[in-house]
Amino acid sequence: MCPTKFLLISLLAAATVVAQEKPADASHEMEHMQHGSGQGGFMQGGMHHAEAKGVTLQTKLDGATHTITLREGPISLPANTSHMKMPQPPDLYWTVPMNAWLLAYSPRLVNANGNEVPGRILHHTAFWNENRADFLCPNKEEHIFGAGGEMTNWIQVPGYGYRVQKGDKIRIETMVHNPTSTSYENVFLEVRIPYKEADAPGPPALKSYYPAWIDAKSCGDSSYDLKPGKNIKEGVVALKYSGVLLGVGGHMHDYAKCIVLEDVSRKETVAALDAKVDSQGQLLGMPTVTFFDKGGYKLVAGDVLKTSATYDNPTAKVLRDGAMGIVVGYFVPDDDMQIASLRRKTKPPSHQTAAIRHDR
Ligand SMILES: [Cu+2]
Repeated sequence: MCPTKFLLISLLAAATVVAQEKPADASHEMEHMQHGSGQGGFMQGGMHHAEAKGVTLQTKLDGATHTITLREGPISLPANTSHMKMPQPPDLYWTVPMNAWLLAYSPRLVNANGNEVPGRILHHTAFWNENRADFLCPNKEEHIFGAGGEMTNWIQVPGYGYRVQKGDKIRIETMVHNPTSTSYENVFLEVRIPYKEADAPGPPALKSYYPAWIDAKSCGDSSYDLKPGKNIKEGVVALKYSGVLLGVGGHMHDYAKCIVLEDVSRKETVAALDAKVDSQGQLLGMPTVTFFDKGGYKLVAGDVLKTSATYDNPTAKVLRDGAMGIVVGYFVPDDDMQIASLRRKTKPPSHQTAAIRHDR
């Protein structure tokens, strides 16, 4: 269970964590996963992944139902293969074809016949908008969607959406593994995204929210090692904008216990989320907490937010890059222009430049 009476601890901890907070330096500006240049694999924690061959991205736009379906594959997953040993799909790019709001994300894994295969063979997928900077960690691209083996469904919030502009490049980063004793061939990751066009004249049809990834690793690389036994990881980030959180969920991996988001400045627990795991410690899901029915959870520029992730690793081994602890929410700023204007103007890192130039 997540601690709910933490006030004293957080008061004591606040002094230390705020003191430890320092500006992100280049060596820590590693994103969610480390990328090479798409030349036959990418690096993660110094390990080289072989690249899976023949994996492409297909997109289907259904104007009648206002749904985009992205389909990544085919991927072959031999039984009992860790993510370090498995050949991994390269980063793939979706160029957004219109001005719109993306409303929700429903991921699933299917085989060539369209039958569902177990979600737990997805290690994770992450969608990044390369044309925007993250409002909490501007050293990172805006991370617009993510899911792991628990296959989190990102639900629609009535009246809100994530605004994209025609031509935005969405980088799709997927990692697979197969902890099961069954091999799977020709697997496809499908993500269905309902949308609403934003080209109609007149006032905006929807309000914009921005994804908030509040990470136990602050603004660094999200992955970290799990030592045997109990692990608690804490990170802080200072909010630069006032606004409201519409709701939060969590992203963790196997052996997760719980994740807590606190507003350290106001000495409040925003949310405490208990991980749902099976008897083996495999992550089944993370709960979500919504605030939008009450007008949102108010946050103020300058507030320091702290994420504390707790794991209990029952194996006697160090699990390299085995953990992440991220509270994921939707943030609506009081002044939309402040965050809407966080377009990436600077030259992106070299591996991204290559990809963008190639498309021009
Ligand atoms: Cu993860």
